Amino acid sequence: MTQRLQSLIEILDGHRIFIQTHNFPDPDALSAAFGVQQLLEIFGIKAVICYKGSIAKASTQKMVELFGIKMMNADLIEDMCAEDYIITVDAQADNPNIAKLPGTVVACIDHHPTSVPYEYKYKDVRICGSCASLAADYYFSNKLSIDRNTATALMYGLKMDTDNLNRGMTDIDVEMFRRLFYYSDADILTQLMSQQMAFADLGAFISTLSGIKVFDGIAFASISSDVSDGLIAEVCDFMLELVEVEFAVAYTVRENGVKISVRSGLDYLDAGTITSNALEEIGTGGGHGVMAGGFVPKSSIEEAEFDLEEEIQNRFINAVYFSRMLKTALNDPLADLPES
Ligand SMILES: [Mn+2]
Repeated sequence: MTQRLQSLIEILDGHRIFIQTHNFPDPDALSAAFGVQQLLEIFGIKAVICYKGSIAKASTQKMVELFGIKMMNADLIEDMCAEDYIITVDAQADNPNIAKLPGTVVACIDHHPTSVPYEYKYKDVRICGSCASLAADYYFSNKLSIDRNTATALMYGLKMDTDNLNRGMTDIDVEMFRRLFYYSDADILTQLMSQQMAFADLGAFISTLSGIKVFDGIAFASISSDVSDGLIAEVCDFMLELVEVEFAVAYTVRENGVKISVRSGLDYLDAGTITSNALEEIGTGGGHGVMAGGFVPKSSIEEAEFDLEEEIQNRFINAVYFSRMLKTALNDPLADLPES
């Protein structure tokens, strides 16, 4: 057994275990959580998968049914206490996208860059295309057998988070894809991958698309709050497909603040850096080079006197311009460097 897995199991010993995903979990979060749950089961450790928010997207709900993923809305777990241990999966403690629960976060398995430091007893953060790849790696590098159902779920998470191997792929994703390929059910994957949107979402999707604005390669979409969460990412991906667009921002105003989804189509426009720069002082944001997310809490909006949408757009336009200028300056060392 690898040192990594051994230390995780030792830490968890004797505690009630919860595997917590980020709020409104997506296929990668759910598949990775499921993979870790099944992995721990091999060692006789029972863990409950929990999350906050809802499983908003019809396709994600379908995935849960097809793979038989058992999990609980954290609001329904009334007896969780500080002695209970939490493993965060596809998310990191104290980040705005993950709820604070009564249990103690002791472990983290995630593929995002760390934006909020936290002292874990066990930390496995490797930057790659999907958290499912990390979960899969625990099976293969420990020579543990993986059943068809778990392998297919992990493959689905890997394919979804990497946009079918097109986004943020790294060595470990390629390797895990190759290995999972032999164990996963191609028919189920084809079915899941081809059914991404519910008919009921179509009206909202169309009205969102007709409101898209593009300023100098940067696309913005405002999404109404009654739209399911999965649609935000869908709209973001769609905007990036426009030939005029190299950077896409979709945002939705929710009860507790503004949720922002970001995609970049160019290497030098780092979505994570740009999002964190754009939201400086009004919110939090970060992520990968190609994909990032942000949040502006209600408190910072209420006090502000600016027009919210205009402010978000201006901030992203400025942050993208800064990255472009930096690129120009690096290509031409004699040009003046922009001031940050
Ligand atoms: Mn992920």
